[in-house]
Amino acid sequence: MTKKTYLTRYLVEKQRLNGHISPELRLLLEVVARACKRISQAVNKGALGDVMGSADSANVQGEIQKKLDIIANEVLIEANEWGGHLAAMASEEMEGIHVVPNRYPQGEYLLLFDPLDGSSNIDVNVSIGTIFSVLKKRDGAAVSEQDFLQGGTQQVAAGYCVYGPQTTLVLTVGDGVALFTLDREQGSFLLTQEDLRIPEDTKEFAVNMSNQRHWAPPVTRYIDECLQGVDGPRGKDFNMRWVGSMVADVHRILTRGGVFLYPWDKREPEKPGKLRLMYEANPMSWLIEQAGGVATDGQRRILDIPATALHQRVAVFMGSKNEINRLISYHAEA
Ligand code: AHM
Ligand code: MG
Repeated sequence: MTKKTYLTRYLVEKQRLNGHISPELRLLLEVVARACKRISQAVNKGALGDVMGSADSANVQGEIQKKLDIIANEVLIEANEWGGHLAAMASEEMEGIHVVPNRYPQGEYLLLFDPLDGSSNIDVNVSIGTIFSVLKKRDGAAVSEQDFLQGGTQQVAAGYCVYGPQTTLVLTVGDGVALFTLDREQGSFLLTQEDLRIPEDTKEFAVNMSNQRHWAPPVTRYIDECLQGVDGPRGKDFNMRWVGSMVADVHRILTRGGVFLYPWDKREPEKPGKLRLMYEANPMSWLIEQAGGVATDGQRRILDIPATALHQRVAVFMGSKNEINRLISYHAEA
């Protein structure tokens, strides 16, 4: 009989065999996975639960919150605050940080998340997800927002869960990328793929083409050349896919290659991009790099961008190595 590896065993082995993770980090990741299972259940209920549509509130980015944005945020906080492994949490849905209340022990880790990524897809029954990143608190004084402002290379774990035809958890602790599929009968995540690798070349790109006229010249040039197909400078036909949930678009790229672009847009020149560095771009960039891909804002490796604010935005280009390097060279030539 082939051995089945559930997430718990995978993490215990990571802790025991190569000391790659601490017992507290193992517990933290198990709790995040458990919260994702609960979010998955809420997502699956759809109209049968009170989870569809908008709430009467906006988040710190001024976006109208969906009911599921709020539910997912609460599930992650409630699951994580009492275990003793965390000092504080930060989320797309909260302006400031959530410090673990002092009725619970405080741990040394910091958890950041986008509780429900791709919110616009909830009501139309298209894949959405949760993205998370784990940092370690700096030693010393009481935890503050400043503790969260660490670069992406400081992450100790990162991952996402996609709520799609399957519920899939994708995780890195810095030694490759592992993929787990939720076994609904067992209620556990089963390891279904290890050491994911992104092909270096691709013929597929993901970008919101309706924004094309607002992009900077290097991005316009790259996409124009892809669109010219076999008769153009690239000499091959490209395919386009755009789910509109970063989790789903990046998941496709981790699975079969491709590039994901969310560029700067001249309508909002002061914003570097739409996506958020700390809980969207950084965790996804680490996963992409761990799978052999490249993640950049055009000029800088995303993981090297200094963190200056919790809800900092960034332009994002990530995926197959040779394509993203081409895009970097177009930025350098511009
Ligand atoms: P969200 O975190 O509020 O859901 O917003 C982020 C999402 C990404 O998942 C996705 O790539 C992008 O916004 C979609 O943007 P667009 O509306 O341009 O398709
Ligand atoms: Mg998001």
